[in-house]
Formats: sequence, C-alpha cells, structure tokens
Amino acid sequence: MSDPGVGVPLRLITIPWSHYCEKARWALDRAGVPYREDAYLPLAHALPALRAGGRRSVPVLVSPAGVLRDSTDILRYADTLVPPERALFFREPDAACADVEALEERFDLDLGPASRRVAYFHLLPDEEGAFALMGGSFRSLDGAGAAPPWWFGRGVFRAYYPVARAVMRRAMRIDAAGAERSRGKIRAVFDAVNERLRDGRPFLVGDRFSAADLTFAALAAPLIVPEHYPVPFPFAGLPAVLRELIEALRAEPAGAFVQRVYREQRHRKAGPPAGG
Ligand SMILES: N[C@@H](CCC(=O)N[C@@H](CS)C(=O)NCC(=O)O)C(=O)O
Repeated sequence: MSDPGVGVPLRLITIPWSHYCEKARWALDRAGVPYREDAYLPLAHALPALRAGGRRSVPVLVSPAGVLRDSTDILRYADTLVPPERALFFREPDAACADVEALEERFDLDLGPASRRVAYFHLLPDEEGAFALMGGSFRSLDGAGAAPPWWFGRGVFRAYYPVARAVMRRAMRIDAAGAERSRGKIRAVFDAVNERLRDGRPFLVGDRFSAADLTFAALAAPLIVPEHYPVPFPFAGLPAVLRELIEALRAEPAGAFVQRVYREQRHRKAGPPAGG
C-alpha cells in the first residue's frame, strides 16, 4: 500500500451512489491508499464540499496535494501513488496515451450527465425507491460514513425529499425533453464503444486497464447496475421502464464490458487484480 505522504488522512466527500464519486473512489481503492469517505445526501453535500475548499459538486478529495474538486484530478492524483505500469493515464506521451485522455474526457462530458439524467428521470418520482437507495447506500460504506444521517427516518425524509428532488431536477435539468436528448447521447457513446470492442479486445485502449475503462464503467453504471458496484442499487425495486433499458444495454457488448470490468477490476480494498 502506498503512503500518500505526510500523514494527513485523505478525506473523500461524496454522495455515495453518485457515479462520479464512484469513479474517484475506484481510483483510490485501486491505488490502495487509505481514505475516509464522508458521505452526504444530495443538497446536504454542498456545504461540506464548499467548507472543504471544493465547489458545490462532489467528489471532493482533501489530500496532501491539496483539495481536488474533480474526479479526473483525483484519478491523476491516484496515479502518483502507483508504479507507472499501473497508472490509469499512460505515462508515455504516445497515441495510446492521447486516446485514453480523449475517451476519458468524452465519457465525462457526454456519458456521465446523460446516464445520470436518464436514471434520475425514472427514479426520482418513486419516493419509496429513493428512500431504499439512499438508506442502503450509506449502510454499504465502511467506517465513518457508515450510517445514514441521524435524521434519516421516514418522517423527515418525507419533508426533505420533495425539496431535494426539486433542486436536483433544476440543477441537473432532469425533464422529459432532457432525458430524450440524453438517450441519444448514451446511444452514440455505446455505439462507439461497441464498435471499439468488435475486434474482441479486452480493454478500450492498449493491453491493460486504463482511465478509459474505469471512467466508462463507472459513468455507465447507473444504466447497467453492475453486480459488483460497491453501493447497492436494488435492481428489482427499480421502475419497470428503467429495468427494461438496463436489460437492453446489458445485452450489448459495451454493457457486458461494464459488468466484466466491475467483476474483474473493482476491488474495494485494493491489491493488484490479475491482468490489471
Ligand atoms: N466534472 C465533475 C462532475 C461532478 C458531478 O457532477 N457531481 C454531481 C454528483 S454525480 C454533484 O455533485 N451534483 C450536485 C451539485 O452539483 O450540486 C467531476 O468529474 O467530478
């Protein structure tokens, strides 16, 4: 396990089920670096993120290298803690390195907001489902963030949820027209990944796991619900229309790729996986 440096414990501020937070958490787990996850519900996350020196969005990592406010910066930081052959961004400045960077950015800009918008568009109307997802996701964490907040009971949730939902819908432009446009973006990204995987390659770029694979898998996860996602998404409890979309995407090469990468590469407490 690498030592991040000066004995300052890393602190990762998250909304625990958020796919950008999962992207950052996966990179830290993979680097084998100890950190504490401080998990918050949407809305409640903003003040701690700002107080830590971040923006309103999470993940925020408080690290010896400073406060990192973006999942890509956290992946780059995790890369400083592993040997070059395990870095998520290839170190040789060649075509493969540029390919990883371009894919990671495309998934960040196109796939992440779109998969989140479509998933939330179907999930948010279901208050019971949201209660189950939010409570369950806290219980899945280790250590400091393991319990839902003290006020997280059904009664308070009923008052909190409509406010949080309205803010989330506005902030992330979650509506029917937005969901439709996002489905188009998801289609374009999945088509591109299906095409890339057509020759049977095990990874999106080169012969080893990279930031492109990790970012695609994490940011597609709300629409694949991989078995090994560390925060449980109770698939059976999801609305039927979302379950159907998930089943359809899982059946594509890109969807199967996400499931496989999670199974083979996602280890909560790191140690090098075989072939990784
Ligand atoms: N580009 C950012 C995106 C992070 C992001 O969109 N985070 C969402 C959670 S999935 C968030 O914090 N949303 C609440 C807000 O912006 O207030 C990254 O890669 O870290």
